[in-house]
Amino acid sequence: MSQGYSAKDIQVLEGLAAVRKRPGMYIGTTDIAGLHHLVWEVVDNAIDESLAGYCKNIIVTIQNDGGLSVDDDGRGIPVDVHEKTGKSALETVLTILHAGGKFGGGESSYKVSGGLHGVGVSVVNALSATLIAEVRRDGKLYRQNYKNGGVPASNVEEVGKAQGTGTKITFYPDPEIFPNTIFDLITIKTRLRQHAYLTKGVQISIVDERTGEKFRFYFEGGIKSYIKHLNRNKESVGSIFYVDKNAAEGSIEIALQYTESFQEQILTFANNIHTAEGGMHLTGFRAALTRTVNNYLRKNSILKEKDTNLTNEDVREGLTAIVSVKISEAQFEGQTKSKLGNAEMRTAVENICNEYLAQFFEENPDSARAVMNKCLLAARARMAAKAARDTVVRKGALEGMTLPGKLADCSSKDPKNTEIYIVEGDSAGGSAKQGRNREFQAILPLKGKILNVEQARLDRILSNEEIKSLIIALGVGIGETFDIQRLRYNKVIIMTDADVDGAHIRTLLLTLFYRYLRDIIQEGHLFIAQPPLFKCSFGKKAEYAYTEDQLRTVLESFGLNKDKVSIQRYKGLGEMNPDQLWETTMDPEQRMVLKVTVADAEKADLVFETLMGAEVPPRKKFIQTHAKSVKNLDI
Ligand code: 0RA
Repeated sequence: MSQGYSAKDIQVLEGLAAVRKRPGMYIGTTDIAGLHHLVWEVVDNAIDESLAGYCKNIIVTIQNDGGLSVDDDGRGIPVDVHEKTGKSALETVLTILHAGGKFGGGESSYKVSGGLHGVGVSVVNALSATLIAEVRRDGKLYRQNYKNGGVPASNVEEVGKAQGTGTKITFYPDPEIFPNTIFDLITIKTRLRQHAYLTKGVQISIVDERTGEKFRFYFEGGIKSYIKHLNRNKESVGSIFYVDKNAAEGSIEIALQYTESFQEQILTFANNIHTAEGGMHLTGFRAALTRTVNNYLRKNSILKEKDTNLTNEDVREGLTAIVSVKISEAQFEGQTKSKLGNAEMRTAVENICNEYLAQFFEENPDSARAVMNKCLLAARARMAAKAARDTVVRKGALEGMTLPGKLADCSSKDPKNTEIYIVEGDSAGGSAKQGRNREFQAILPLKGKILNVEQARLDRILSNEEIKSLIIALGVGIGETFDIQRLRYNKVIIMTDADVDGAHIRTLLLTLFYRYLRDIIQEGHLFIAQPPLFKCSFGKKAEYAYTEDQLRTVLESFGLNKDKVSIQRYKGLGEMNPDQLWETTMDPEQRMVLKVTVADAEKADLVFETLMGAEVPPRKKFIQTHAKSVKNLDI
């Protein structure tokens, strides 16, 4: 240090020592996540320089020797010594907590700070065994080294010539603080790719010297490219809307495109930080989207005066959108500090989106038409679902209706000890009817094929005759007239085949119960039957196995090799004769049934959404991978 040891220097060291004493306060943890926080902190500084419009290239190098460097071609952190502090801006930034870009005062093009924690690069210095800062400015290369957690090992020295301008920070995390100092390429790649999308025009390169791998991220279209990436496996509806504006409140960038899927994916960011909890920018965006779609529909007389407006939900189906704002004083709120609190961003985003999205629809009538049709379809589905619910719910619609003809009811009328089996398919239904104990067991066969409509929506399911039969048989009604007291059976048991269709129908039924008859689950009345997968016979001995593991155990217990034993694999319930079905699956003394919990059904409900998605390949894959796990209800 040039001016000797001053009180200020002691203060500085105390600041950095505090970071070393409680690293968690500054970077959250000292595990692998904390280690990468150091990287983000340094990268964020370079990104800030990009956001300010001065930096086009950032090169991140994971070095062979345990260090990591971030090299940018920004203006270069100033190195001249400040008269009052006796220190260069460089040393200030690297040794004073929260100094960041706030030094220099006055006109500051260094407004937007990307760092979520905003703790500054001095924290990285404090937690590094060694840090080397290099600056290229005025044709010269300057360097300053630090050791042992931010102690300057030299003054800022001019060490050579340089072309262009820029800053390179190389740091070696202190192994005394970080139990693991190994950087993870995937983590770094993922984060930097996102930065590249969010910072239009910046090129971020990654070099992993440990393996020789190199990557380069550059997205000319910014978040427009991000939308393209997110929708790469989806069928798009209309082209991409994109706007990038500087408002008084900050810069606002929005991109969106609809897809044929039913899912909505909206990602929001503030200063390149993912605002997972949403916030003001998201609220403004949603309001504008709904309003703009409705305006368009009315202006073009697609919605008539008597029609009601589309809802937020209607305009969300199949939407992929990114809202990215950059502001000088971001306020992060919420549980995980990932909710943007700046109230002015609501109207700012709303206004920009209103204006430019309306313009987009005017200028791209084909896209507008496709989007409008998509939203109208969603609205129609919503109204149909409601109408279907209302029909079923309408007072008397179910009441007084005679029990469905296909229900083989039990003779006992005491709901405390009766059971109803909901069985897939007429043939299994036949076996179950013959095999049951008719005193207390009722059987309701449901036609699998009818239920197994591809992409069945719940509105259609509710108006389905089979489902209506089920609801009438249960006796509880649905919707407003639902009354658990009127449940006609103590146990409601779903019995489906152990195959893909069976899994699908079970999911659908669980979803129905979860959404409309939840009390039946909550009060512990819903069960899933467990038919065996195998029957093993040897002479007069016969045993059933419910899993592959059990099959092995059974075979071992016979003490024989396989070819003397006959193994019958049940593919469907219909393959069992009535006696077998009774013995294995229905006899309360011997059977196994799984009680469904609300959590199980909730899972099924989520699965149901996946199953109903427009994308066929993922659906197929999902069913294939999950169909096997009948035993543990892990659908
Ligand atoms: C403020 C002022 C100036 C440069 C920077 C910040 C700056 C900071 C970092 C951190 C990493 N890379 C950076 N690049 C630049 C200089 C302003 C001027 O030259 O007039």
